[in-house]
Amino acid sequence: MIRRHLAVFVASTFAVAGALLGAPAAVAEPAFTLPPLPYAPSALEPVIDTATMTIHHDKHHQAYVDALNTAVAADPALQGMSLEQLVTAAGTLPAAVRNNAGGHWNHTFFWNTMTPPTQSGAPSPELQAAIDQQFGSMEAFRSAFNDAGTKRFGSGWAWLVVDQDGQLAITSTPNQDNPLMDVAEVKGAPLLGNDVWEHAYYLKHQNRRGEYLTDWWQVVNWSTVSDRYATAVA
Ligand code: MN3
Repeated sequence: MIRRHLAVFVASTFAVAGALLGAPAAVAEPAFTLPPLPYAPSALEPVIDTATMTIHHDKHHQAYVDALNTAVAADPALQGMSLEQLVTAAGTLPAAVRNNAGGHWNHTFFWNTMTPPTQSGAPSPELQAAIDQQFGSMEAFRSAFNDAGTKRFGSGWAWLVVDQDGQLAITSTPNQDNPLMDVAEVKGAPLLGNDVWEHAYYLKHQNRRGEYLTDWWQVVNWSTVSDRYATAVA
């Protein structure tokens, strides 16, 4: 009996010591993580080259996620907020949160806006009708969208949104802002967004942003964009 009690005592003492000394300190999980690309980095060739996709996703997008985690960890008021909550309140939050929550949201949206050229497809009949009604034709729509991207000075994004009146609208935002933000000039539900930062196209197109914007239509995932339209007008 004594031996058994001693054994239990020794075992439990070691367990307590192990918990105190041996167990790793609790490390908080980062609030946000980089989602994998929804296709191989080579899948958008020849429109977007593999090196651009790899650097853009693995380095640039990762950097937004890391910086967002750092900013959120530093501010107890932000902990537990979803990415959407951070984005929609961006104008009231520190610049590091606005820029990096925007960067994380925009890039996640961007990867899902694209698909290999063979799978690009076409807008749903409902979305096509709305495009024709608002812009006159698909060509006129593309031209106006490309114009928004070309004229965005410096870095930013071009967007197609369903605005607050339920109408399609083209807009552009600086830096990593987007149309969901309280600070956006034109607010709405994004359907389509193109990244016009130089890092999105420079390796292949160098300074020719217009050429990138024109080629980009070949990789638009019209099925996803049409689903977003249906949700936005529902
Ligand atoms: Mn980018």
